[in-house]
Amino acid sequence: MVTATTNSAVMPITSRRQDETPLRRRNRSCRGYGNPYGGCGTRREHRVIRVTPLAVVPGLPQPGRTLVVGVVNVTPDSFSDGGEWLQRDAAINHGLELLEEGADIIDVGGESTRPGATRPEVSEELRRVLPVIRELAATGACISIDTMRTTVAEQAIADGARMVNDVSGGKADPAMLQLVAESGVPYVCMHWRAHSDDMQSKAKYVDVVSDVIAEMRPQLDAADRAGIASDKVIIDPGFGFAKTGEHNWQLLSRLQEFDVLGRPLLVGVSRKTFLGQLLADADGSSRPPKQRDDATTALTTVLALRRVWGVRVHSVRASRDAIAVAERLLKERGS
Ligand code: PMM
Repeated sequence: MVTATTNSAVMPITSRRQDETPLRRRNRSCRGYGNPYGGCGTRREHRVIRVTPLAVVPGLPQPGRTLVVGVVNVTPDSFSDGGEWLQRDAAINHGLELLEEGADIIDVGGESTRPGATRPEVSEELRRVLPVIRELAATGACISIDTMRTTVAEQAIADGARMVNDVSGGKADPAMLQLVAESGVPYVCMHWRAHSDDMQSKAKYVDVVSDVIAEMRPQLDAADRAGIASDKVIIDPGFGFAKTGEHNWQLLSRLQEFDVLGRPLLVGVSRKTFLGQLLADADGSSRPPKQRDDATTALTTVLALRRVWGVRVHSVRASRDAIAVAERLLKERGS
């Protein structure tokens, strides 16, 4: 949505074209795509406020702001909270806490994707996630299953999951896209190159933003061919997955280029290594994961001002507060 007020009384006569309608003139001069602040042209000429509309994904909450996806890792080895929520009751209680803090969706995962991680057996992944999904879904909450495996996704959906978050974007398990199409649930399609034991050796790009976008196109085409409704596919650039810190910052600074794919955007930067590197001590030691929440929240504010569809975070309350601040500011600016 572009809301523009053009004040021809103050617009310099030299900037007008005789043959233009006001609408054509506005379209010619306002190419502010992806600029959350909207300013394109000088204040003297006209005032433009651009607020990106939030995408609506059928079947998922629609709070009218950036959604918050709270992370519940039922794993012994996730990079920031491995082992903390491995026991069934601890994981369920953590999910309930995140809901209390205002999570719109709870993303339950049973496989760590930290660089170098080895994969659990399917039976172990199922054992970790299913009881947690059942219990949380029974409260009426919207639950997502974070898995690359069709078998796990299928049983999670049967037990109440309403979204599949596949960090491989359909590349790890050839049957995944078909299952998602048949079950009709929304699907997070992330940019991915390889499993965690090998992914960082593949962090090589000519231009990370255009390369990631180009590699996501065939993933999205495959989702289309499998029959997943296009409005149910959410994209995620995959921060930290076959990406260095430098790649992550480039992606963040040029996120608007993903608009070309025409899908809602989910961003998962919470507590990730590049934030630890940014906040490293004077001796160069990385800030520990749990002390990266303030930086995560700062990024949530930036992302909410851009009105990305969702953020995937560990600290839900802080991100909800950041989004409230961003929304209030956007309202003040005239949305
Ligand atoms: N990151 C992790 C796990 N799952 N899913 C999506 N869609 N995007 C991500 O960036 C992502 C993910 C790894 O982080 P964690 O260990 O904190 O869950």
